[in-house]
Amino acid sequence: MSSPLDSQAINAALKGLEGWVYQDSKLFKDIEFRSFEDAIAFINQVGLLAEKQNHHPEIYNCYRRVQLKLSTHDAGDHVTEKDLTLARAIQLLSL
Ligand code: H2B
Repeated sequence: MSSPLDSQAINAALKGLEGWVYQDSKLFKDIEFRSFEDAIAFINQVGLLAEKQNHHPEIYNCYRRVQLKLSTHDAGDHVTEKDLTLARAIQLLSL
């Protein structure tokens, strides 16, 4: 069971995570790729990371756009260290 982080801790952590924002109790990132193919390749890489961490983002795709939302279900759908860990791993993917 993970504990929800407060908004101060989340916003401090987000300083090291480019493009991620704290919105509606979740971590959110909106990315526009050069092509649909790049967007799908990114989604596939995120999927592999998510499986490794047993922590899965909400993923929305429309053509070249991908939006990710991260929260932890057993923490009442709030943000925990698990979400920050996955966001940091996603950040390290070559985009
Ligand atoms: N993904 C996310 N984003 N949050 C969770 O709390 C979560 C998950 N929990 N993936 C995992 C799977 C849980 O449902 C399983 C049973 O470990």
